[in-house]
Amino acid sequence: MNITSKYTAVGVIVMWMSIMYACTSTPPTNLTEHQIIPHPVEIIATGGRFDLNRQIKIVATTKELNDIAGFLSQAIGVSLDGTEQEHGAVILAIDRTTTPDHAEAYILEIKEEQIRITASEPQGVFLGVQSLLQLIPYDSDITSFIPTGNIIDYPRYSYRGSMLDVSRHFFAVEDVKRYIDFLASYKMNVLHLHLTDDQGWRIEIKSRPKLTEIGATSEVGDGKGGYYTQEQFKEIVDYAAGKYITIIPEIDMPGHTQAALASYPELNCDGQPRELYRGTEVGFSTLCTRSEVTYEFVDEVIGELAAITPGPYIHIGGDESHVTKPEDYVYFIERIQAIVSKHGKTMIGWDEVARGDIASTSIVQQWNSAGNAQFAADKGLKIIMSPATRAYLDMKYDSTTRLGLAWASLIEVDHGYLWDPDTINLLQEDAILGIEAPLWTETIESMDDIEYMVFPRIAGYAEIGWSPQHVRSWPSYRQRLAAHGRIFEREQINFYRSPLVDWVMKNKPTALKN
Ligand code: TNX
Repeated sequence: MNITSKYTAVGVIVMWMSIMYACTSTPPTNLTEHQIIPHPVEIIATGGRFDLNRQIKIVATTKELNDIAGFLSQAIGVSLDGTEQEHGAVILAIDRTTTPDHAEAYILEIKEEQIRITASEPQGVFLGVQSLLQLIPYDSDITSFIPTGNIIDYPRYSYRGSMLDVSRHFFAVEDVKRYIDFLASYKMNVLHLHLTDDQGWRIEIKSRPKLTEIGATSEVGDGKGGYYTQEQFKEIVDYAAGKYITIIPEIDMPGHTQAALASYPELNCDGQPRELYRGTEVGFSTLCTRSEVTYEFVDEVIGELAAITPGPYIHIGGDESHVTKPEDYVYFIERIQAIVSKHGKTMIGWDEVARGDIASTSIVQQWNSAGNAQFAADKGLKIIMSPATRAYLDMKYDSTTRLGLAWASLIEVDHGYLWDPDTINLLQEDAILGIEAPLWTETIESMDDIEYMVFPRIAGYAEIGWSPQHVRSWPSYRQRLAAHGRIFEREQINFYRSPLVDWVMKNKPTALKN
């Protein structure tokens, strides 16, 4: 080798080493490689970085954003007394001229010096804050910046929710609040509470004290049950409102009513009280549908419930009334609809209610029968999609899952994610109001159990409800979800470590509390 080629070789090595050094010391700054769930509508990366290793201050530009600023400052532990001119400011602003015309839309602009979240309503700013929180790295030893760029975002469906069954097993107010936090962090906006069923009545009705004196004392197994006082229910409603979540209370009728039938004998056609029920069978109970006593009862219950429910909806159940004659069932649903509407609310029912002659303003929740949903949609009713084969959070992940049921399907993370509410039943696009993932709790007894069934699938349902179909894909979702392992770990969420996902965690997956 002559002297020139030796120097050339050294030069090549030096060059190669400096490229390697540049690659390892300069982490990527591409906002499109984010981990946001649900995936935003549009992302434009600008290639720079907002450094987190400096004094960051949050600025609410109008009073109506003070609470959201407070929430963000608490979440990331920074102060609130910044000005719009300052470097390192995170600015929250309302601007009704530049943002998409939608209460839930927001624009998140990340520049080298500042971050700005703009929306036409505070709700949009709150949702933008959720995206920002997911962009902040939790392992500051790995990265300490956010890539710069712009996110323009708004939801596909207006209704994005989950249901919690507090009847089969009762859950305390604090558990419900934690559940609300989960939903808010994934931009969901509805919590449907299944308040009554055969196994227990869970809401105080002042004109009918026996519902809670008797009907609230049982649950599946040998637990002691429980109920929410009206004050506690209002506390849940207010807490949810602070996170832009609407509570939808459900009183399931005319079936699934054993707890009420045990409390008030006159609700039975034979006038005899029923025994409290602690099993898991369905479809054996019914209110007496041809008795006026029943309608006086329902009127009082719905009246009291409507008075403490600021949201527009009351859910009346209507599922699996196997011992109610079909003609009695239809008669009952039509009468109940009139009562709900008299109290100023819109009725939602499980898909069986479509068999009645119900108003086009009522809403049908499809869980089982696509035919019922199609029938309702043809009459112009809106549909909430909760197909049990895809969206039931109480279905087991695989045959080894200890908790849950398997009657509809096994629902691994990909099976729960890979469907489109618009096309799964061939319903026309504008028929679908949104999506809801219900958690029935026959086998679920604790917050740990809840978390295990809900996480990670809830993130997928949130994405199905929010993100346009064309930005969704399993490879992208799988990769973003992996990074949420670290969030679940930090929040001490007992999640299912699906083998389909390469979880990013500080501590390697430990024993599962399955
Ligand atoms: C069916 S879904 C039910 C519930 C059960 C659930 C268990 C629906 C409207 N009715 O009563 O808890 O299956 O997966």
